[in-house]
Amino acid sequence: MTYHLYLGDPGYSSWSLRGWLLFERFGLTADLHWVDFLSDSVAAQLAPLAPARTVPTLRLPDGAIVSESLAIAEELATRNPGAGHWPADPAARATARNLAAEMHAGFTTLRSDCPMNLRTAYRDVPLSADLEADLRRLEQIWAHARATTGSDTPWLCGAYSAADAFFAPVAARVAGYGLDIFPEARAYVAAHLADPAFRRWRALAMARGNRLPWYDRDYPQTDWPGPTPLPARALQDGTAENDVCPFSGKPVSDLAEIDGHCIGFCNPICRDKAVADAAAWPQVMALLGS
Ligand SMILES: N[C@@H](CCC(=O)N[C@@H](CS)C(=O)NCC(=O)O)C(=O)O
Repeated sequence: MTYHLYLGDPGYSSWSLRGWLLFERFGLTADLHWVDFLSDSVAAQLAPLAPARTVPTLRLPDGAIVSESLAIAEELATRNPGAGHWPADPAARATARNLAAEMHAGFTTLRSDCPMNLRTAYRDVPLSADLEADLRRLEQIWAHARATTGSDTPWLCGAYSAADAFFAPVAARVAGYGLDIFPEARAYVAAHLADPAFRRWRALAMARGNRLPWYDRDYPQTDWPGPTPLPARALQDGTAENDVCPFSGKPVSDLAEIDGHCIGFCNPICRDKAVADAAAWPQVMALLGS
């Protein structure tokens, strides 16, 4: 009964972030397979799953292949009715589905002018009329969703739903390019940046993947506008307070100083994702607290 989820570079692949959140944020697990954007085309790397040619692609336990993120959301929701991908209230559910569908089909200017790049942030980004229109549309549909569903959470339709997963990369773009939006929409963007699952994905982006220059933009760079991580750095020498990696349970080989503690991990990626944002990882926080 294993799901196999194929994902792209976490720093850039906005659709992969959606696919991953549809698992991570709803208590589901999958075996993850990382496609390397530098080594070969995505289609070539997904050849065993053809005709799938984009990430995320999901191989279901029964072997069916799902390569559209909206279909991944629907299929996971149907197969895991208790996971809460869609609101239970029928009217809120309809609103959430509509939001996800509009995101999946639209916002082409925002998507092409401001590609997701979780490894940096920009300021002084010029706004074209089409980009302005995308931002005003976001404000409108987000406000409409909150008003009609009566959401009293940070999310659009009550509890975090698949609609929010679809807008997580949009929030990353709005924040990462310093785009100006109404305060209510800004609070929604901030909720995504502070969300522990989103932070874990961004930490993965800081730990793995390559810089792909074609995503670079020639704007002044600035600090990432999300929560400030705990002080942390990789260490060459030291004695770990723990014997086994908090992620894998394997013996430790790679060290980091995190909030004043020497913590060991089983490989550099485990170490670097913890260094990037330790507070996002309950396994690491449990060690710091013990
Ligand atoms: N409609 C697809 C879009 C997926 C998509 O375009 N993914 C990009 C990465 S973010 C990709 O795989 N691009 C590879 C390519 O176009 O060759 C979905 O909903 O998931």
